[in-house]
Amino acid sequence: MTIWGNPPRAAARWDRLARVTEPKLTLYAEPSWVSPWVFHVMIALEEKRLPYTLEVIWGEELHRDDIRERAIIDKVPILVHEDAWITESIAISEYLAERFPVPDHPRLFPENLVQRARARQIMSALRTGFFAMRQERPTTGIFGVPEGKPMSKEAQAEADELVRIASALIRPGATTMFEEWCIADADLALALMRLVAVGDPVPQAITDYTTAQWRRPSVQKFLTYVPTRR
Ligand SMILES: N[C@@H](CCC(=O)N[C@@H](CS)C(=O)NCC(=O)O)C(=O)O
Repeated sequence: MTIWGNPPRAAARWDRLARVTEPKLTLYAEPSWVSPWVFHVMIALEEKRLPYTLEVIWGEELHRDDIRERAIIDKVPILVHEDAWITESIAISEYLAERFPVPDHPRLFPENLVQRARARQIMSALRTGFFAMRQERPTTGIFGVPEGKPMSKEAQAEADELVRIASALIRPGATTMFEEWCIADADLALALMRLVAVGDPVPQAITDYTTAQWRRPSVQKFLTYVPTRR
């Protein structure tokens, strides 16, 4: 019998097929839900609307020999796709973008090559710099109790630089860096939220951009895992 001949059986068959063809993805996260890198990968999976299983791993478990053998670098986030174990957040989002490309899946990186390079430039800068600001404005201030002690000169200079970069990229009233959302928006908004969450002075347009990013369903999904009491 063809699948058109019996609608309920046809639907069941498509359901079965969808289950078989659904990618087998697992995201390993850390248990305190303060990692900007786990945030990045969960946002990527959510924005791609990919189904995935979530596992929490930490301590000795993370450094097990079998994890090292598979992932090479034993840090979270880890994305497991079938037999592939991948760490490093940007490697993961780029893998997801290439493995689950447009038009069948939503876009993570801008189509325009200059914008794509700019997105990578921002993501790289946020991972390789701003150390004093990151230390004095930790993500626990976003996902836990905000502590707004005055920043050191060094951290303040980095915060000013971050706001300068954001102001150069975000037009007043815009809720995304470019015409369309991209994964660098998630990283930039998280970096800015370190300041916004504790009430550091930030231009209104940048605060509005940051809070608009925070309202995205992908970010709200991450927040559902953050403990409400620390
Ligand atoms: N550059 C990495 C950073 C990953 C990272 O530092 N993960 C931390 C948690 S935020 C970790 O796994 N730490 C555990 C350890 O090193 O033992 C990325 O972008 O994913």
